[in-house]
Amino acid sequence: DLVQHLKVKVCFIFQETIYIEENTHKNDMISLIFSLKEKVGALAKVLRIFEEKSINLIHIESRPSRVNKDEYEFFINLDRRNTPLLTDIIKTLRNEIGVTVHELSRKKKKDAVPWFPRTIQELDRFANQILSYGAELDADHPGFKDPVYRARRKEFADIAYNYRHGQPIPKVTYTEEEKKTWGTVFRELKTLYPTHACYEHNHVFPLLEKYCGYQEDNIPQLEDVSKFLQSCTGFRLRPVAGLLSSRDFLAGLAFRVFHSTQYIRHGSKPMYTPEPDVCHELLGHVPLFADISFAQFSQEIGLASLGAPDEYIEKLATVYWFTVEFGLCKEGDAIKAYGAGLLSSFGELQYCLSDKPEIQSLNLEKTSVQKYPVTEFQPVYYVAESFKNAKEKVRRFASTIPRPFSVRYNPYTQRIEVLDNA
Ligand code: HBI
Ligand code: NLE
Ligand code: FE
Repeated sequence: DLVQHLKVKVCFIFQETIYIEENTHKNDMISLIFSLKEKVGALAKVLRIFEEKSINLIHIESRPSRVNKDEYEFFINLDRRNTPLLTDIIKTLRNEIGVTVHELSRKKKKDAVPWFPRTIQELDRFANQILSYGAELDADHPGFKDPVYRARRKEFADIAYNYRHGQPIPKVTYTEEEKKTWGTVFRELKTLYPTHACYEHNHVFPLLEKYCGYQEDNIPQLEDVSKFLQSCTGFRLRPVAGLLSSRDFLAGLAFRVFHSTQYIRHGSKPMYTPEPDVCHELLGHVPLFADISFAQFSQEIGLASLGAPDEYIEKLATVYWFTVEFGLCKEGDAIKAYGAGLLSSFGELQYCLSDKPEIQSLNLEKTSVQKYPVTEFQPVYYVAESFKNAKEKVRRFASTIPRPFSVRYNPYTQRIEVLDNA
C-alpha cells in the first residue's frame, strides 16, 4: 500500500506539476519531500526544527536524489493536527537551512486555477504528454498494420521528445515513398486552391514556393518554414510527436508557437486523414499563420485558454475546430475555405464547398457547443464574415470565461504577464 502511495507521489514530482496533492488526507497525514546535501548532521539539523515546534513525525524514508548526485531526498509524514505550524516550518527550512521542500498533501483549493505556462521555455513540458495517436497508432489507422510506417513514426516522435525551445528543428531526410505521398497531396491541392482557398492562403502560397522549398518533389523542412513565419508574424513551429491535449495545444498559440507534426500520412490514403501530419501543417496551417490578422486571431484563442476552467477549454477547442481547423469565410459573394483541415485534404476541400454540407454563420454561443466528428468529413461548417470579425467574436467570448485575472503576452520577454483582478 505504501509503495503504491509513494509511487503516486513520485510521479507527481517527476512531472514537476503542482506539488500539492489531495489524496493523502484520508490518511490524516501531511506528506513532504525535502532534499539535503550529504553532510554530517544535515538531517539532524532539520529534525531539530520539527522537535522545537513539537511536531510529531510518523514516517520517514530516504533515497538518493536523481537530480543531484550529492543530495538525498527524505519523504516524511506528519500528523495532520500539525497543519497550522507547517507553513512556519517550511519557511524556516527553506530560508534558514536552505533545503528544497515539496509539499505533497495539503488540500488543493477547489477554485484553483489550472497551471499554465508563463514563459515560452515552459512549453517544453508538453513534449511527453501526447494523446492516443502518438508513437502508438490507433487500431483503425491505415498505418497500424504497417511495421515500416510504425517504426518511422517512432523516429519522428523521438525528435519531438528531445526538442527544447530555442534549438533548430532537426532536418529530416524523407524517403522516396514519403515524397511521393507529399507529391500527390501537393499536386491535387494546388489545382483546387485558386478556386477554393481564401485570399490570404493564395497570397502567401507563392512566397512559400519561392522561399521555403514548397514543391511537388520536396517536403519542406519545419526549420526553414519556422524562420519564414517568424519573419512574417512572429509565429514559430515546434515539433510535436502527435496530438496534445486541447489545453496544452491552445496554450502554445498564446506564445505564437504552433506545435507541428513532422511525419507524413500513410501513402494508402492521401486525400484525407483524421490526424494532423506534415501536409496538414505545411499546406493547411502555415500559409495562414503568415497572415497578420489571422495570426492575431489564433493567438487570441490561445490567450483566452490560459488558466481557463476545463469546460471553457472544451468550448475554445470547439471554436478552434470550426475556425482555424475547418473554417469557411466570406469573400464578397463567394465562400472560401481558410480552415487548415480543409486546405490539406483534397477530398474535404472539394466537399466543403459543394452543396452537401450544412453551412451556418459563425456564432460563438452556438459554434462553441457544436458536436463534431473527428474521423470523417464535417457535416456542418461555420462561415466567418472576416478574420477581424471573428477576432472580435472570440474576444467577446473570452470575456465570459471566469478568470480572476487577465493575461497579455510580452513578446520582448516572451512571457505571459498576469494582471490580477482580485
Ligand atoms: N495537437 N499536435 C496537435 N495538433 C493539433 O492540431 C491539435 C492538437 N491537439 C488538440 C487540437 N489540435 C484541437 O483539436 C483542439 O482541441 C485545440
Ligand atoms: N483531414 C485533414 C487532412 O486530411 O489533411 C487533417 C485534419 C487534422 C485535424
Ligand atoms: Fe490542425
